[in-house]
Amino acid sequence: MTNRRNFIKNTALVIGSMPFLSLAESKGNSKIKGKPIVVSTWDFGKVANQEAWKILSEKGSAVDAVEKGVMFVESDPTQMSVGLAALPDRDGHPTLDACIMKGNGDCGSVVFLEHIMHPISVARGVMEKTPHIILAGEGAQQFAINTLGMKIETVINPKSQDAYQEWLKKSEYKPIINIENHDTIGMIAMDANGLLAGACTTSGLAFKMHGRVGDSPIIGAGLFVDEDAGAVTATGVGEEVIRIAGSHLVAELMRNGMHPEKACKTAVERIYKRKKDNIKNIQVGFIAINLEGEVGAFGIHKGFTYAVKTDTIDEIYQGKFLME
Ligand code: SD4
Repeated sequence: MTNRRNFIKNTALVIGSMPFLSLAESKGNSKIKGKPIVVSTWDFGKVANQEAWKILSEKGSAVDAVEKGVMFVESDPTQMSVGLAALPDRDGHPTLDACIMKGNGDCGSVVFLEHIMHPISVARGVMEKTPHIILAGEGAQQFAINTLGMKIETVINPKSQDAYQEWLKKSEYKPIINIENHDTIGMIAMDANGLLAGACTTSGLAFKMHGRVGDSPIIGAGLFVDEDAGAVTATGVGEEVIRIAGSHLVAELMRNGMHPEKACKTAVERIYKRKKDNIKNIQVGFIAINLEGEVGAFGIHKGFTYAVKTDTIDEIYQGKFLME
C-alpha cells in the first residue's frame, strides 16, 4: 500500500503537464467477458470478488453475491475508506453510504449512517422490507437495529485515527486523487442465470463536512443496474459523478449498443469537459458490464484499478485513462 501510495503521489505531481494518452498507450483490457462474472473497483476488489464468487460459482444469485462480496471489505478493521474502520469526517465521525440494485429496478440505499458494521445489508433491507429507497442517518440506524436486528458498533483503527490527528493540524480539505480518499468498493455481477446486480459502499471522502453524502448511495450516480442495459458503478469524487448521473449515463450508452469501455470513457470525458481547469484534482473511474458479460472500465487519471473474476480469470487490471 505504501509503495502504491508513493507511486501515485509521484504521478500526481506531473498531472496537468501531460497530454492525453491514446487508448493504445494506456493499459487495460477491453476483451474481458464471462458469465457468471463479478467486477469490482480497486485492488481490494480482488478479495471481495473471491467472496462473491463463492456464491456465483454455486449458481447463487448476483444480488447475494454482491452483498456478500462487499461485506468482506466493510468488516475489514484495517480498511481506511469503507466501513467503520475508515477515515472519519472533519468532526471525527466515520459516516457511511451504501446502495444495492438488481436488474429489475429493485434498489435500496442508506446515507449518513453511523455505527453499523454492514451498511450494504441495511440498504438491502431498505430494498426488501420497506416501500422506500433511501433511509438516512438516525432513521437508517433505527431501522438497522429495530427491523434488521443489527447492533451499534465502533471500530478503532489506529491508522485512521492517526491520519485524522494529522489532518487536524491544518484542517484543510484538499482531496488528493487515488489515495485512500477515493477507495469506494463498487461491485457489479452477472450470475449463471444472466441476472445482474450491483452494490456500492463507502465512508465517502475523508474529512468531508459532517452530513456530506456522495454519489455512492445515489442510484443512477454511484450505481445503476438495468436488465435491458447492463450494470455500472463509479468511484472517485462523488460530486462530479452526481453532476452527470454517471452510472446511469454509462448504462444508457450501453443500452444504445456502445461497448462498456467506450461508455465508461464517454462518461469520463463528460466530466473532463466540464472540469478541465481543475481536472488535476479530480479522479473518477467507472466499471461496467453489458448484457453479453463484456467488461469495460475507464478513469480520468492513471492509477484507477479494478478486479475481475470469472471461472478463468482472477485478476486486477489497470483501468485505461485519459491522462497521467
Ligand atoms: C464519494 N465516490 O463519497 C465516493 C468516494 C469514492 O473511491 O469513491 N472513493 O464521493
